Amino acid sequence: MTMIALLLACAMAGPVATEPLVGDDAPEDPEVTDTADTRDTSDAQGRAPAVGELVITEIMDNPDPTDDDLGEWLELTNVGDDTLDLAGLALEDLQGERYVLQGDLTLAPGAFLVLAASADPDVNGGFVPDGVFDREAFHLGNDADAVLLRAGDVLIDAVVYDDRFPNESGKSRSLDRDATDAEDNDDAEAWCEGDGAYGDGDNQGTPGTRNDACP
Ligand SMILES: [Ca+2]
Ligand SMILES: [Ca+2]
Ligand SMILES: [Ca+2]
Ligand SMILES: [Ca+2]
Repeated sequence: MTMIALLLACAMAGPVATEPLVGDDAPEDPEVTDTADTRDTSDAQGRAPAVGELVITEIMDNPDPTDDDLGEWLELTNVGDDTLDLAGLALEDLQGERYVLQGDLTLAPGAFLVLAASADPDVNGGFVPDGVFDREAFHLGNDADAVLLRAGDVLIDAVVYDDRFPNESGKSRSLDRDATDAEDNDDAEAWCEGDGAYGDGDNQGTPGTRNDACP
């Protein structure tokens, strides 16, 4: 009788003693992790670009033999210190063309962004751009045209090109690597022909990588 009474007492005491301790230690952790996650997400989204923080560094207005309506592209460089959010950025020219970038596009400091008439490497000259523009709304004239980057009412950068700029079919207009600046790129003499095949090898330029020094 005495042994049975002891065993019963032990079996009942075990669970009653341990459960409350586990419950008391738990509550504080979830609040700490929630706060950290929220901060990380907002940093990754970036902010809107300010004047001169995005620079137009390369323009393929006249691909050849790739069709213009499939093979045109342009390259932007983030020359600022912060990740930039390009949602809502508009591409414009001086003849009323305007295309607003679609979807989520962010650009880290020092990184390049290529926007192309087609995202399909089978038809655009064999490369994968970061985004596209609708050529019905915006296209790159082969002799003279302009590229304006506008965030709301703010003009971030512009390049107005004509026959003073390098202009050979099948080669990009490439800004000298030491002139990557929103004012320096206004000068035709800061540009040269893209040199070096990309994609399927039919056209020359450096979409998405740093430009060469001009001769
Ligand atoms: Ca063109
Ligand atoms: Ca145009
Ligand atoms: Ca400029
Ligand atoms: Ca380039």
